[in-house]
Amino acid sequence: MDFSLTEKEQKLAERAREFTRQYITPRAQELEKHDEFPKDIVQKAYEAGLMNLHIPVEAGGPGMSLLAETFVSEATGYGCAGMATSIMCNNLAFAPLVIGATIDQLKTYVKPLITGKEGKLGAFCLTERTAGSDAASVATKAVRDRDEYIINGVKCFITSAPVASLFTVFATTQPELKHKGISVFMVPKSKGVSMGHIENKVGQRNSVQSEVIFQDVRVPADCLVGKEGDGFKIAMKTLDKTRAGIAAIATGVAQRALDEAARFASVRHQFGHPIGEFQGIGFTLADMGARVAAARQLTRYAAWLADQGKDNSKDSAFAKFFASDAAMQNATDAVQIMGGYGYLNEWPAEKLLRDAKLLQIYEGTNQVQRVVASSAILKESKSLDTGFRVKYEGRDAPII
Ligand code: COS
Repeated sequence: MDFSLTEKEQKLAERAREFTRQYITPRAQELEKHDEFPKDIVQKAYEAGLMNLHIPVEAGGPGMSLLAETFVSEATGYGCAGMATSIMCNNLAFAPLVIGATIDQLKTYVKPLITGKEGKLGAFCLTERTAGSDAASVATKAVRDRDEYIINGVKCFITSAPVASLFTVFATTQPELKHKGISVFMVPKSKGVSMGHIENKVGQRNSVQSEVIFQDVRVPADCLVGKEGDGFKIAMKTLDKTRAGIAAIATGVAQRALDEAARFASVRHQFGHPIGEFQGIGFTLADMGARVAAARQLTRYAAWLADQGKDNSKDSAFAKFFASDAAMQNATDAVQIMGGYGYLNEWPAEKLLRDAKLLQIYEGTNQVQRVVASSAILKESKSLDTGFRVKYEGRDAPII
């Protein structure tokens, strides 16, 4: 196991940290009050080469590792989870295409975006009002009509949709086959995609989510990614990768909560001492630090596994739920350590609390992550022999 980065990737990680210090942290609180998509910051991130890292070199991208991507997401997440989500939206939107599309398809549909020729952003359209955790129940339909598909349906909670120009759409081509009937399409906005309700959220207000409406949207048949029916597995493989990215944003939030709390605890005096010297506060900081360290290692391991071409399903689920739970707990602890100041919106802790909550929900609730992880654990246990035996009805038997 080697989590070291190449020289190019190290420079990228340093650039992401510097970008966060220069552009994200100073403006995060002020921008979220206006509740607008941080267009100029995403544009700068694009120019700084922090986006589209996973697009292969043959399709005009930098072809960076998922491990490198997690360094960028942790750095930007430290500054603002909402902006990190906005900057990383293409990772989710284009991952199904990197997994299932041909290089020619990537060149036709994705390259113009990542080289800045046509729009810049994509949106991943899986969730519907009645298909959230149960992703296999999507009702959006795609019907073949000679050399085209006609798409009808409504997606919701779609990150960056109002500013996107390419939509990665999961739709059923054979509803009777349930998950085996789901297919995935690349749908340019210009084909008639329209926006519905824009969500008004508690946190991560520097990212935007909306409904996306497909009403008799016609796309050429070559917009199908892979084969008809490949969609569900492509979605699952996508999420195995991108959940490491969410874990990285969460690690950044958890670290920021620790840093703000520690800084406060070392300067805030009560009873004649910095409050960090009281064990109740000091031990809380220690627990917060351990959570950050563990979240970071789980995240990097999940990304590293994917980079090695190994199954990382269980480990990316571990990373996602552990890191986002750590972010939520650390943000809660930071608010508590900062007392009344923690609850003021001019101070940094309350935003961390609001932003962290979404990390436990999006890209698969933490309950879904535990479903994925526990299924893998039970599957692995079938070929497990711990060596323990009991006498059972007169014979040696594994415990029942
Ligand atoms: N990689 C490849 N294939 C996978 C897979 C993975 N990680 N996980 C499941 N599959 C395959 C299974 O092997 C199975 O294949 P077969 O039909 O050939 O047997 C198929 O997919 C169906 O798997 P399963 O029965 O486990 O699917 P479920 O419908 O029970 O759903 C969960 C499983 C809950 C894990 C899935 O629906 C999920 O991740 N839901 C959350 C969706 C989500 O994250 N939404 C957020 C929106 S994105 S912002």
